[in-house]
Amino acid sequence: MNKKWEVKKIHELFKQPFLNLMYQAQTVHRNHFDPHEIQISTLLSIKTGLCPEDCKYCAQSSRYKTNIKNEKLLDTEKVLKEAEKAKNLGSNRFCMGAAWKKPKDRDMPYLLNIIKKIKNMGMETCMTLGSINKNQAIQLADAGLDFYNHNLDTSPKMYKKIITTRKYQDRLDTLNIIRKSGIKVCSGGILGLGEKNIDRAELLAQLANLNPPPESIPINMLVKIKGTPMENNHVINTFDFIKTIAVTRIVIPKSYIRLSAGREAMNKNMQAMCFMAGANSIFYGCKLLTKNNNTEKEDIELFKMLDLYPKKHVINHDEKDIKIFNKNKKYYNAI
Ligand code: SAM
Ligand code: DTB
Ligand code: SF4
Repeated sequence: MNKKWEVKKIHELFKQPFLNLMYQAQTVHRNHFDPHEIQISTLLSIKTGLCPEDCKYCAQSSRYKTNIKNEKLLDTEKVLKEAEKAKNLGSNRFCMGAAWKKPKDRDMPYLLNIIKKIKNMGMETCMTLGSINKNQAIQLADAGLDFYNHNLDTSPKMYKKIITTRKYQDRLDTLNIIRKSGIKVCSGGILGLGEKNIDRAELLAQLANLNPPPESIPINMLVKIKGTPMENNHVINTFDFIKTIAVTRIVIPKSYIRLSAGREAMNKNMQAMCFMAGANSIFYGCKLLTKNNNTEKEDIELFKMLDLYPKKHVINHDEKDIKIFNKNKKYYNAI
C-alpha cells in the first residue's frame, strides 16, 4: 500500500515558499529519475468531434459550436503511417484519442489490429476512448496496449461544474477496470478551469491515493477553445502552474509527469521550470488532438539548450530493433 496522502497535507505543500517547493520537488525527482531524461509521446485523433459528452473545455463536444473538422474513424493505413512518422521523429509512444463516450464492440477489431501493428513497429501504445468495460479492457490488454489515458481532470467538487454527462465515480470505476486488466494507467488533469489550489490538492489526493497511482500523469493547461463555455477563462498564473507540477512530483514521486496540452502558450523559461519541478514527459509533434502543439524543431532546440534527451525506445520483441537515442548526436542530427 502506498502512503496515503491527506488533502490538508497536500494543500499545505502549495503554501510553501516557491523556491523551497522547487528544491524539494527536484530532490524527490532525482531520487527516482535521471533528471535529464524526457519521455516523449505523440498524439493522434483517430475519431474527431461530435462527442456526446459536455466537457466545458473541449473542442470536440457536440454541444458547442467550435471550429473543428469532424472526422469518422481514420483508416488503419493512415494511423500506421502517422505512427511510423512519429517513430522516425524520435517518439517512443503513440497515443490515439477518440471522441467517444465509450467504444462500441464493433470498433474493437479495428482498435486491436492497430495496437498489434504499432507494437510491431517497436513503439509503446496508448489509447483514450472514454469509458471501457471489463471485457473491452481485457481485449485491449491482450492486443498489447501499454497505457490507457483517462483523466480525472479536477477535484470531485469542481467536476460537477465542468461535466454533467458523467460522474466522477464513473471515471474512478473505469480507472479500476484498466488497472485490473494489467494495462498501465495514464490519468491526470487540467489547470485553468477556474479551480483553486484546494481543488488541485483534492485532484492530486485522488491520484496519489490510487493503489498504485497512475504510472503516467498528464497535467494539461487549458487550451481556450472558441465556442466552448471556457473560451474566456482567466489564464492560470505561471507560477501556480509550476507549483502544481512540483506538488505532483512530491506526492507521486515515481510516476512520469507529462507537461501536456497548453505548451504552445508557454515560453521556454516556463517549460524549463516545469522540468525543474519534476515534469519528465511531453507530447511531441506539432498537433495535439485538434489544436497545435510546439513543432518538433522547437522541442529539439529546447532539449539541446537544456541538455535533455529523450527516453530510449522500448525494448520490443527483437533485440536488433532496439534503437537507443540517449545522448546520441545522430538523434539530434536526424531531426
Ligand atoms: N474522450 C476521451 C475522454 O474524455 O476520456 C478522450 C479524449 S479527451 C480529449 C482527453 C483529455 O484531454 C481530457 O480529459 C482533458 O484532460 C484533455 N483536454 C481536452 N480538451 C482540452 C483543452 N481544450 N485544453 C486542455 N486539455 C484538454
Ligand atoms: C491528455 O491529458 N491530453 C491530451 C490527451 N490526454 C488525449 C489531449 C489534449 C487535448 C488538447 C486540445 C485539443 O487538441 O483539442
Ligand atoms: Fe468528449 Fe473527451 Fe472531449 Fe469530453 S474531453 S467532450 S469526453 S472528447
